[in-house]
This record gives sequence, C-alpha cells and structure tokens, in this order.
Amino acid sequence: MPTGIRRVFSALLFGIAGAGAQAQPRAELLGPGIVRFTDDGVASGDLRPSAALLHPMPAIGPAPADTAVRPRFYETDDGKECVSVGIEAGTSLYGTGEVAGPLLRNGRVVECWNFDAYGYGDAMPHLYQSHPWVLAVRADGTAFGVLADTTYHLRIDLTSGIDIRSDGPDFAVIVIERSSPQEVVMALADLTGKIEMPPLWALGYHQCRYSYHPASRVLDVARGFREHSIPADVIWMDIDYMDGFRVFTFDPTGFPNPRGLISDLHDIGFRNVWMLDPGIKLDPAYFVYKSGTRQDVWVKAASGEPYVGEVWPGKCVFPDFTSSTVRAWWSGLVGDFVKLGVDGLWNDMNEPAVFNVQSKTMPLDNIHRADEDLGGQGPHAAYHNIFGMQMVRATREGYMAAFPNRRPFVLSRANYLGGQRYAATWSGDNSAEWYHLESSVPMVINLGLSGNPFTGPDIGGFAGNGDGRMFARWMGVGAMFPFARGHTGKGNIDKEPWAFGPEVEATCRRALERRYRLLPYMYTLFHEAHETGMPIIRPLFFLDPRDPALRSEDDAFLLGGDLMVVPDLTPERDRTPVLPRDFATAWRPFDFNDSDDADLPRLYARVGSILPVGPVQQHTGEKPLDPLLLIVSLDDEGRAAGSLYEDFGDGWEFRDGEYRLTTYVAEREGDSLVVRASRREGRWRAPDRQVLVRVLLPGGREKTAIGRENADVVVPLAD
Ligand code: NBV
Repeated sequence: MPTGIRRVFSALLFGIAGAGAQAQPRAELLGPGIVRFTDDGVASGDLRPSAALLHPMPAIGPAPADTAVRPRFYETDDGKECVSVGIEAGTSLYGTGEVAGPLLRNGRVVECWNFDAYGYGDAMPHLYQSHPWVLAVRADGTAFGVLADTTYHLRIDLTSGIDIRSDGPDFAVIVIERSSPQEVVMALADLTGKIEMPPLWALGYHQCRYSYHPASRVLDVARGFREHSIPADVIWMDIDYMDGFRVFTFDPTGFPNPRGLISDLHDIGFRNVWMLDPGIKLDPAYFVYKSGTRQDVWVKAASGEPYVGEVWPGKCVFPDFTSSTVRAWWSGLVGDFVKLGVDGLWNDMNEPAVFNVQSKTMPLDNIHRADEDLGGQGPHAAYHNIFGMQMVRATREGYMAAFPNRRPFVLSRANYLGGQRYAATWSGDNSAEWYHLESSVPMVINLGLSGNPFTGPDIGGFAGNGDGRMFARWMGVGAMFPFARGHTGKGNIDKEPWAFGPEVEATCRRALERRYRLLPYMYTLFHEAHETGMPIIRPLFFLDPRDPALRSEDDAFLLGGDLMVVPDLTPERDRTPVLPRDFATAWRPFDFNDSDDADLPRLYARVGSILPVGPVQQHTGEKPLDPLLLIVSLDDEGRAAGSLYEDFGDGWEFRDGEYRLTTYVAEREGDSLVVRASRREGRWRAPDRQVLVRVLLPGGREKTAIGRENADVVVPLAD
C-alpha cells in the first residue's frame, strides 16, 4: 500500500501506539503451521529476497482461518515499517541470537546491526551478529517463532509483546506455530539450514591469543599442552602472522616458513587455524590488492569509486562478498592459502568493522553489486548485516574447492540468521569479568535457539586479565560448550591453562579431560544438530516447557537431552539454580572422579539414559574409541537407552552410509542388567571393541561390568 495511505490507516487503526482494530495482513501458508505475512497490498513478489531462508519458499495456499498468531503491520510517522505481534500473559521470549544479558528476553530491546562491540556489557543493544528471530513460549508450553525476513537494521522491542521496527522497505514476517519450543527451533532449522558436520578435531579444545608470535612461540605453546598433559587439538594464528596485516601473506621474520610450522604442529597432533580479515590493504604492490582491483571486486562508495576505510593495515578496500564473482575470486585466494596445510579459517572484523568513523562501519550509501538472488545492486544499508555471512560463505567455498574431501571449519565474528550453514560463532570481545562468564551461558543457549548450535565464548575473557579462580571456573563451563577456545587480547597476561599456577592448571586439565571423555556423546549431538537442528546446549525449560519456574533459569543448562550441567557462575557461589520439579528422581549425579574440584560444574545424567564416553586423550586423533564406556542411568522400570554416532571424523563418506549410529539399551532381567546394542544404522558393522558399563543407581550406588560390543554385557545388580 502506498506509504501515505498506509500511514493514515495505521494512525486510524492503532493510533501509532498500536491499540485498536486489526488490519488484515496477507497470510500465505508455506508449510504446516508456517505462515508468511506481508502488509496488506504488498505481494510477496514485491519484497526483497530472503537471505535467511535456505531456499525461496513459494506459498502453498492461503493461511488457515484459525491461524493463531497474526502480526499487525503499521508504519510510524517518520515512515518506518513496523510489525507487532501480541503475546498472551505468561509468554516467555527467547532467541534474538547473539545478545548480552539473560536468557529470558522479555523486557529487552535488541537491535539487529552487526557491530564491532569490543568490551560490550549488558546494555549493548547490538553485538556482532543479527538474528531477526524471536521464539515465544506460551504458558501452556506451546510455542511460536517470529522471523522478520529483512537484512536491514531492526529494532526488536520485547518490552510489551514483540514489536519490530525496520529502517528498510516492507518485509515479510514468517510465523512458525508448533506444540513445543523444541519443534519451533527444529522448524527454524528446516527453513534456514542446519550445520554441516564439522571435522571431529574442531570439537577438541582450541588455544588462541592475540597473537602467538613468532612461529616458535606457537610451537612452544602447542608443545606446552603435550608437556603438561592437557588435552588440546587446535592452535590459532591471529593477525600478527601476516605481513603488515595483509591477508594471505606471512610476516617474513615471524613466520618465514608456515609450511614447516604446520607440519611441526601436525606431528604433535595439533591442527591450525588462521585469521583472514576482509580489509585489504590499499597497496598497489600487494598481489591481493592488484588482482582485486583488476577484477573490480571492491565495494563502491556512492561516488562509484572503490570505498576506502581504515582498519588494521591502514587504508583498505573491501571485497564485495554479496557478489558471486567476488566470492569466487576470494575462494580462489583461500584455496591457494589453505593448500599450505591450513586446517581451519577465522574471519574477524567482518561486520565490517572500520576504524576512525563514528558508525564503526561503512557508509550506508556504499554500493554493493549483489547477486540478484540476494536483492541485486543496492546500498550498504541493505547488505550490512549479511556482509559477514557472505564472507564466510566465500571462505567456506574456497576451502571446499581446495579440499573437496575435507570438512571445512570456519569461525566468524559477524553473521546473520541462517549463517550456521557456513560458520561457527564465538561471542567476540568479551571481558575477563564474572559478568561475562555468567552471560556466556545464556548467549550460547539463545544462539542455539536462533539456529546456530556451534558456538562458545572466549574462555577466560578477551579484554583484561582476570584471575586464576575465574579462569578455572570459566574453563569448567567452557569445556562443556560446543565450541571451546581459550583466547585473550594483546598485552594481557599469559592465559594458557598452566599460566595461573598448579591448582588452576589441575582444574583445566580435569575440565578438558571431561570434555574429551564426553566427545563421543558430543559428536552424536553434533550429528543430531546436523540432522534435525536441535541445539547442542539447551535451556532447562526444554525439560518442561509448562513449568514457569524454569523459564528464566540460565545458570544450569543441558548438554543434549541426557546431561545436565550445573556450574557456579559467581565468585561467591551464591546462586541456587531452579531445577526441574522432578530433579531428585529424574537426574542422577555422576563424575569422572573429579567432583572434589569445586570449580568444575556438577554433572547429572538423565534417568533412563545411556551416555557414550571415550578415553582421556591428548587430542581427538590419539586413540580409537576402545574401550567404549557406557554410563547407564536406569529408570524405575529398570531401563535406559542412548545412542552413539561414529564416522571417519572428517570427509563426506558418511553421506554414502559410511557411519554407524548405534542405539544401546539396558534392561533389567531378574537381578541383572543386560546392556546391548539394539539397533544400528549406517554401513559400518559392529566394532569388536571392549565395552565398559557403569550403572548409576539411586542413592549414589554404582555397578560396573566389562564386556564386548558384539555380545550382551551383563551387570549383576544385587549387592
Ligand atoms: O585480530 C585481533 C582481534 C582478535 O583477537 C579478536 O578475537 C577479535 O574479536 N580482533 C578482534 C581485532 C582487535 C580487537 C581489539
């Protein structure tokens, strides 16, 4: 509808504040319980293409008359397109992606605007990524999700219902209606994509700092892990490995022989990840600048000249990742780079961050020559929030073209809803403060509820030093997150796990040994996330979405469906988490002989579950999964079940059936428990390995037995 007329309408109907009769938006059914709404008079063909959706979604018919959630579109006096969605009393709001502050988002205002948010705090309305997505859980446990399908700057106001205000043109709103929050989250993944299986090594512990320099220091740190017997898989190269911050180059003094470094690291079981920033040094002698200029790949200023902004290298130009030709050019550079033996890539500063300007980014009227399926040529205002997403897309493509048989691992600071298709996320420049340790839990949960399950913070905090006690506590929790990396900023004290003295070192070792022991379970969860979109870290309210008491619990969390993690996130340990009503009977404490360490979170296994656990190892390639330990937590009927996914840990053969998904069941038979593999999926046959069974019984009693995978393992239960 023309703006003027719509404004009059809005004013009449809602008095701008939003009260009054309902205007009828267009409502098209996209799938069962999934409706796309557009403002009256706006056809879906008039809208910009979706950057979030995996595929364009044609309507399959009109929305059913009983569609419960009906957004109202309106326009403000100053011409901003808005939509509001009312919520019933007792509705809890989540999602909105990477946000500071608590899990429960009611009462908060979030902006979708990718931003270099160094040292952010609770009040920061926008961080590095944009997720125009709200998950709403009603009092009765049913749920719906609201996806504002626009890449423009948004203000999502959750102080009274859901009110979304855009700085861009008309946009569609997709509402997913389901009977539980879990189903909404999985439907979001169907729409926006699921993570690809990462290489197994990426689930190991990562060690980073800004910057390990020179190469000998990198190697010393990696060797330090082996000397201290602290498990780790990956070491990271931050910007100082480059020659004057020129991406795809190496500092000739500090990193004269990257191939040699990589091979030395590989020899001790370490993978390597290298940073690539989007700012390309404006240097006529630099091969990347020369080739990009020749191929005309830079984002343009409104004048039509390449836009020049300052970042680490000084004056820079920026590849226009919204164009497929530019992505192909970048992919070629990435391909040549990774052929040195590079295992993983880290895209930073890709909001894009620009120095010495108030906006901290490019002018909004810069010009992108974007692909038609992203919306065609348009201003930075339209593409800002997906600049990082398109960069990681190109980076991933480059790795895949160079190594078609390997799984890429890309980490990104900026991203957008659906960007889990291309990269994992870390939560940017947090600080070495207890608040940041505490808020890393809700941030990881909300990212998972917004489609990205592969995330984690800088363990120990990026800005500032912190102290050993906080570091130990952070490692305890961080080791349970999908992405576990220690990192710190320039000028800070050393933050390797042994840097804070023997006590903290011992806690870090225990924390990471736990992680490595739990990797078979975690890898199975990654496979589940890849198949279904279920988050790896889940909120406690998933256990009973009707229990209002669980709705805001964000200290304790679930790792998958079968493991509860209860950390102490304050220095005084003065918070008591709200646990489910049936906690005492439905969850059983267990440990790895490490629960005397009060800096580690408490672990509980769900009654009725079987957790697959592996050996302690120093890196993921060190040992086969033999013996396999099954931690069995019997229910009242004397039963338990659990699953284990295994494949090569890299490559794509699993797509052709080269994997094994085993369901283990335990059943009480008389005075014994019989544990067996009841079902296998995939082409891999049953392995001939030792199976250790550890049965957790009420009252803290335990029984154990040893058997083999191919036969029933019988555990006598009588005392
Ligand atoms: O490349 C240096 C850092 C990096 O270590 C950090 O993780 C990023 O979030 N980078 C930001 C740029 C400088 C930050 C002060």
